[in-house]
Amino acid sequence: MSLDVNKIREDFEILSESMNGKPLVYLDSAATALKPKAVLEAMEKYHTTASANVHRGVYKISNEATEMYEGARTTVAQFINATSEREIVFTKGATSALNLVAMSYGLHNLKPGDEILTTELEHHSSFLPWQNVAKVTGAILKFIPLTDEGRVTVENFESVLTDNTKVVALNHVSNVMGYIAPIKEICELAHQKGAVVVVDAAQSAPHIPIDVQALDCDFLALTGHKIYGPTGIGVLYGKFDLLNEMEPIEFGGEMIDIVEKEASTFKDAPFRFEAGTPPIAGAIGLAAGMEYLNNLGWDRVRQHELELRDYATQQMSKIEGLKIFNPTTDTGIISFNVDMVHPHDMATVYDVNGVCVRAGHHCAQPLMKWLCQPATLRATFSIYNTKEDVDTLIAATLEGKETFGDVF
Ligand code: C6P
Repeated sequence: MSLDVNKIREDFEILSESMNGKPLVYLDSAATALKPKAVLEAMEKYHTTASANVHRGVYKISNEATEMYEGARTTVAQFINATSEREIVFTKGATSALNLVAMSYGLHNLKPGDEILTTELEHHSSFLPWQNVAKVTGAILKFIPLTDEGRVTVENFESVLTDNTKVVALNHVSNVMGYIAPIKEICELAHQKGAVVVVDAAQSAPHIPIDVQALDCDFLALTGHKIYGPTGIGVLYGKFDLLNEMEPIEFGGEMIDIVEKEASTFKDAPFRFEAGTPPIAGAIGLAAGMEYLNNLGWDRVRQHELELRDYATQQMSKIEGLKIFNPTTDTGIISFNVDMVHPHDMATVYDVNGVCVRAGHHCAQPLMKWLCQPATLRATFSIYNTKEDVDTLIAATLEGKETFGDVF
């Protein structure tokens, strides 16, 4: 059975809005996903029935808030098949999760000559923290060569893996190319050399089921607002023994064991990494987003998004001068440009037609350099999109091409 998209669309109130007088066509879920009613209701429930701080109060609604917050941790652990809730750290987003690993694990464990393997496909949030670790520690940043298509392969990974490799940092799905990296095989090979693997799952978690035990990755980051949850919440998964050995990078309330004037001790993971009042409503909203997605059924979600990908790539290939940079994308992410038209010019035409797509470098400048493009357009297809959305995109593309394409 396929997804009941009409029913899904009713859960996203914003889809009945218009933009510039045109029905809203939202093709920018890779930037942030829209939020279903279930997420808004879960957050409202917390704010209206148990709006207290967690882990602190000894009164009823504080206990209820703690139960909701820790319940959200359980939902996240199940969503990615972690062995326990103790492996789930709530953060502000994927960016802060990835920075946490680099600043805590990276800065304390790497030394001059150690090697960090990464790729030119990375979002800046997966790349810059390790560039900084390399600068501070004297470790060497090396790039896994990409295939002509722009993919990471096991063979290319093996070609740069050495006895000095200590960290491998790469995305599960590229936010520009939409390719799925062979994480499981990479983890297996990296572990043979004693290296840890840090996976940026910001773009995979909303679209393919994640099983951290099957992947056997050491760390994995995701961000709530792309999984139909709110902004300001993310997750760092880490194998417990690794996490629990790591130093906190933020210090403050609730992460401590004993504080004395001379020195202090800290709680076990994950709490040692959650200083201060945590994003309680955010965690509850994220859990609701994950439950919403689970209830749709992963096979159906995947089938729907791939059908839209196929339809969109077919229709786009008919437009002369339109170049798709990732025609074999594994997900609903399509990056493209139209000959002689700057992506920002094209984006203005989409805007007046009610179509939301992203134009720019997508926080992936090394990849733009690899593609020899200053910027691209990117359309992303998700659970609430339809073939009619693709048709509107195509019509607006033709209009943009006509408006800007013949000025040369
Ligand atoms: N990519 C995009 O339009 P935050 O901002 O912390 O929620 O997520 C950062 C991030 C990390 N990794 C990948 C692969 C990502 O795609 C993103 C966010 C958005 O592609 C906004 S730049």
